[in-house]
Amino acid sequence: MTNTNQKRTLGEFIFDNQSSFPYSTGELSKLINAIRLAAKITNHEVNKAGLVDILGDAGNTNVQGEDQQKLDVYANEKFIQTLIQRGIVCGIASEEEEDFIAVNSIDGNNSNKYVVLIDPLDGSSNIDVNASVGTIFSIYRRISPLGSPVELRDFLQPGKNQVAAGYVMYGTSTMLVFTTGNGVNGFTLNPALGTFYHSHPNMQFPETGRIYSVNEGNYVHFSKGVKAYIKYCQKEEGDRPYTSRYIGAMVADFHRNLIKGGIYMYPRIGPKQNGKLRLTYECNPIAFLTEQAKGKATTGTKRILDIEPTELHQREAIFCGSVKMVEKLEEFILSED
Ligand code: P6P
Repeated sequence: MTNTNQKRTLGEFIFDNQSSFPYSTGELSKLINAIRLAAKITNHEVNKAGLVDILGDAGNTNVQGEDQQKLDVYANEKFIQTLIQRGIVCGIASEEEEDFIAVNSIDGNNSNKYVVLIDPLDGSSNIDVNASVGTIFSIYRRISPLGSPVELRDFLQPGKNQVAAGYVMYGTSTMLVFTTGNGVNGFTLNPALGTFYHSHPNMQFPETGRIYSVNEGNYVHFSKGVKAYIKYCQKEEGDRPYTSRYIGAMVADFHRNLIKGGIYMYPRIGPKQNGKLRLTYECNPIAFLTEQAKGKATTGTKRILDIEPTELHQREAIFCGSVKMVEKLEEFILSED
């Protein structure tokens, strides 16, 4: 059993590193602390979801036309409430909300500087089967003038403008993994103490790996290049065949690949010509984490973080993970006729 008092708490890490945080005014630190609190509250509910009436459908659909799970709604409410209460953000966008939520500052002068975009519960179809789910968050500094209400353009910045991003994974243990642009660090919750400990310092993708993560049920819809790459992964040659692992929650697949090496893929497929995942609150934060962990994140032909979003819920294909694996995938896509 690791002696937790040998590891810094999340609070100590933030205190020790906040001078390196973008703008280092302390507000970003407060924002990450707000996410920490919301993660603990949500984790408490996720861990007992089977015991209380919070499993199953909420009986309505979200803006994506997807059945909302009760825990989707719960997590969405808790993250939004916690972020608003901290009085640091001027706006919040969520997968569960059609439009962004404008948040005025306590002084009433629209003086808050940050916007947050969240996928409050990624992989919620896993809830009822007790498989991992997660929360994904993305933080930008507003570009609209202080003193004025937040604008849609504040949320439609390219991913390379992010000042912080991360995820909470509610798995066999609950982890908070985030970056502020100086590498990626992971913190594990000690539920007995309600404290996150710095369990995974300086997380980095192995340059290559032997795990590929994709829903092979969509194989018939993949492009020739993606099909060719999957066959390459499966071919008995050199260090291949690779292992196929797909949990149905990007956060969980991403986290495993970050530790062991691997590639996560959600290509454009048939009816989902732009892919399934949402650019602003799924692909961009994951891509920022990927690059900060020395990995690569692409649409197959373009760096995710360079994309100029045009819609809040727009979808995008994503391939992310170990550099050598993503580069090999890109070779197959570029060579497809
Ligand atoms: P499919 C969850 O809905 C999600 O957005 C990702 O977390 C996950 O990797 C993917 O979609 C699963 O989608 O179509 O394979 O079930």
